[in-house]
Amino acid sequence: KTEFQWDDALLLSQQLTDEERMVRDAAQAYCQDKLQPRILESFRHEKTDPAIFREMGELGLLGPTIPEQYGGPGLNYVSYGLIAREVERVDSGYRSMMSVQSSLVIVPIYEFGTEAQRQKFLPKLASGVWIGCFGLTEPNHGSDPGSMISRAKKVPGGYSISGSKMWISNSPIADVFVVWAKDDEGKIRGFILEKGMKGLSAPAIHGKFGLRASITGEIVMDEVFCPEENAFPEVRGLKGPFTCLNSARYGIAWGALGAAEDCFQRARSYVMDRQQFGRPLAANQLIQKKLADMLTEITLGLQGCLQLGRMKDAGTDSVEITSIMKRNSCGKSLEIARVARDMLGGNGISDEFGIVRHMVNLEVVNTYEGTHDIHALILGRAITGIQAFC
Ligand code: TGC
Ligand code: FAD
Repeated sequence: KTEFQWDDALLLSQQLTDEERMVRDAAQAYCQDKLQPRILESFRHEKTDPAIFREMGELGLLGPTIPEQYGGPGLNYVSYGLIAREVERVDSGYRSMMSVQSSLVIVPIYEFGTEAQRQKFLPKLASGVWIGCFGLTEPNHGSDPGSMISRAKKVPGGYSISGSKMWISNSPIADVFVVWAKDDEGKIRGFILEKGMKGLSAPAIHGKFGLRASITGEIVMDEVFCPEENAFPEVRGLKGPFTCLNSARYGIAWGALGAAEDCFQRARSYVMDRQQFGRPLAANQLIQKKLADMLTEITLGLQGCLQLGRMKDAGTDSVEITSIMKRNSCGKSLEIARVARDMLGGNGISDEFGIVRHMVNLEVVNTYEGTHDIHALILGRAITGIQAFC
């Protein structure tokens, strides 16, 4: 009979292929050796290190599902999820940097780009030489991006794009901007803007309480000329940006649980060591129940993510199952972080103990890529056939 493993209760590791385990181990080694030592200072001082993109690119962690001919390693979706879990085990901001590049910039260029766009942009993005960002949200249109006001007016040889995007990960350091705007017919289209284009700027947003290691900014477009060759030729409507979101939301589902695992393991070590009333905190029933609840949610959540990954690899996934997993992982991980923070008492408030950082990060992760409640409404529509959010 197999002995119970408190850190892998459903034996997820055994359900992976040799290649998937290799990817996970390589990602884990990089994250623990190179990212973990940097995070405290980066978070404390709101510093984003652009060198991380190149380091990740060299290891094949960017655009992991993209074929080798475009500079990706051609891995499956399960591997992508395992990478996200390892990166976010260190910090959600690092996973954000990675998943915007992989899912929101590389994926649309691969899915919707011309061959010339693929050749020009993908190898440099997959290697981390160029940094990308994705502009969908606007100051007055977040959960409802279909109402965006950014416009792409047809002009000779291309488009004149005006508008502003808000809360855009990576934008102040980006070389490549995938932005979404409405054309003269009012249809949403995607465009690849490049750093240095006249009228394009990306001021940073400061003062975030979460995701401080990942720089966020605006994208301001004042009659930016985008040549025809930089427009996605075919895709129209919200299907374009949402196709990218399907991939990013999947990565977040794995990633948030990586952060939750880190909180759980830190809280477990702490209560085993910390003595109150003459015995370890871990000897108390209330503490053990908290650990049992955390382990249960992490175990079930990871198993769900693995199944979604297998469905994506088989082409049988749906928008709704992605909403279930993104929503469940974020909501449960946030709750785990809050409880773990409490278990460390006063020390839980210090950034030196790591958990409160995960907690404020997960507040953001629970909000972006569709808030917890927006995913409930996507599911509510699928369950009842009645749309509640228009
Ligand atoms: P709706 O009527 O539902 O759909 C309009 C059209 O879009 C299609 N569609 C999808 N296609 C592919 N995948 C999906 N997930 C899709 N969801 C919808 C749909 O089939 C339809 O196509 P067609 O051909 O019939 O026109 O549109 P709606 O306006 O009613 O949508 C409402 C809602 C709430 C579902 C949607 O707007 C939504 O999900 N809102 C949340 C916004 C969001 O997630 N924003 C994310 C911004 S990016 C970001 O946060 C990055 S953070 C990154 C980081 O740092 O890690
Ligand atoms: P709102 O849409 O105004 O929502 C506010 C509240 O109202 C939420 O609780 C929401 O659930 C609720 N609500 C909204 N509509 C309804 C309804 N119909 N029924 C019930 N409740 C409702 N966007 C990008 O495009 N690219 C990025 O790279 C990016 N990175 C981000 C990085 C950070 C750090 C942050 C904070 C955000 C980022 N975003 C990005 C934006 C993010 O996707 C949006 O913040 C998110 O979609 C929510 O939009 P909003 O902030 O406008 O909130």
